[in-house]
Amino acid sequence: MTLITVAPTGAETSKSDVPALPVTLSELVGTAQECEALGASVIHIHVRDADAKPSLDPAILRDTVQAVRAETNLIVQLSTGGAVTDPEAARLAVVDAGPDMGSCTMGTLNFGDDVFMNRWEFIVALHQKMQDNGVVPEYEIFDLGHLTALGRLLDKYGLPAGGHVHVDFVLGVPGGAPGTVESLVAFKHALRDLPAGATFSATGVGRSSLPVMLAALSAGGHLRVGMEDTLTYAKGQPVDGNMQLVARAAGFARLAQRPPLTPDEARSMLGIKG
Ligand code: KMH
Ligand code: ZN
Repeated sequence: MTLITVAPTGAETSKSDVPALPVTLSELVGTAQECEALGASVIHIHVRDADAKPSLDPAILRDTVQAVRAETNLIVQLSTGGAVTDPEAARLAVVDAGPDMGSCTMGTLNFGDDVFMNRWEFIVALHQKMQDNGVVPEYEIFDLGHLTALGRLLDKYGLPAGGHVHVDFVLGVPGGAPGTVESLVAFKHALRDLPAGATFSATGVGRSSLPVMLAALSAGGHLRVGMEDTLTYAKGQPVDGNMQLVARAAGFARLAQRPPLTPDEARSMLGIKG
C-alpha cells in the first residue's frame, strides 16, 4: 500500500507565473478534496497571503488547518520550512496552528541561489515542540547527511509524537542530492540506522519527478507529488493542476500492486491519533 502526499503550492512559485497554483483558501480546499478523491492521504501545506505571497501568518495557518479538516479527511501537514526568508520564530510558531503533522528539515543546504537555513539548535527546538504538542513530524531529507543528523536527533532527544519515524526524501534540489535512482537507493540503505519500522516517501524535483517516483515505488517507499516540486507533466507540457500529478501517482501505485492508502490507514501507519 502506498501513502500519497500532495504538496500543492510550495513557497517558490508565483501565482502570476503559474495560474493553476492553488493560493487562496478556497482553491486549496478544492484541490485537497479532489486530490483526496484521487488517492492522496496527506496534504503538505504552504499558505499564501491576500497578495498570493508565501506567508506564515498564524491566523491564516489556523483557518487553513480548520478548513481542510472540515472539508476533507486528509492528514494535515503544515510546512515549517516556509520560504527561505522566514525567521526561525515564525517557523516554530507554525506548530501552534495545531496540524496533524509538521515538516522538519534535517539540515542546512544551498537551495538554488538561496540558503535554506536549518541550524542544529533550531531542529532540536522544532522536534521538541512537536513532541510537546503531539504533532507528528515528517523529517525532510535533502541530502544523505540529513539522515545521519536524524539518527543523532532521535538518539539524543527521543522518538517523535506517535513513536513512528517517517522521512521524506526531497531529491533534485540544486544544492541537495540529485534526483536519481542511485540517490534513492543510498538514502534507503541509510534508513537501516534509524529505528526499526521507519518509513520513507520520496519526491523528485522538476524532471526528476518520474524516475524518483518509479524508484520509490520499486523500493517499497511512499510518494509525494504536487506543484510545489513539479510544474511540468512531461517534456514541453505544463502541469494542468495538482490532480493530474496525484492521479498519475495513484495509477503507478496501483500498477505496482501497492494501491493508495486511505487517510485513516495512513494515520495508523504514521502514529497519528484519529
Ligand atoms: N520552501 C523551502 C525553502 C518544507 O516545506 O518543510 C522549504 C520547504 C520544506 O518547502
Ligand atoms: Zn514544503
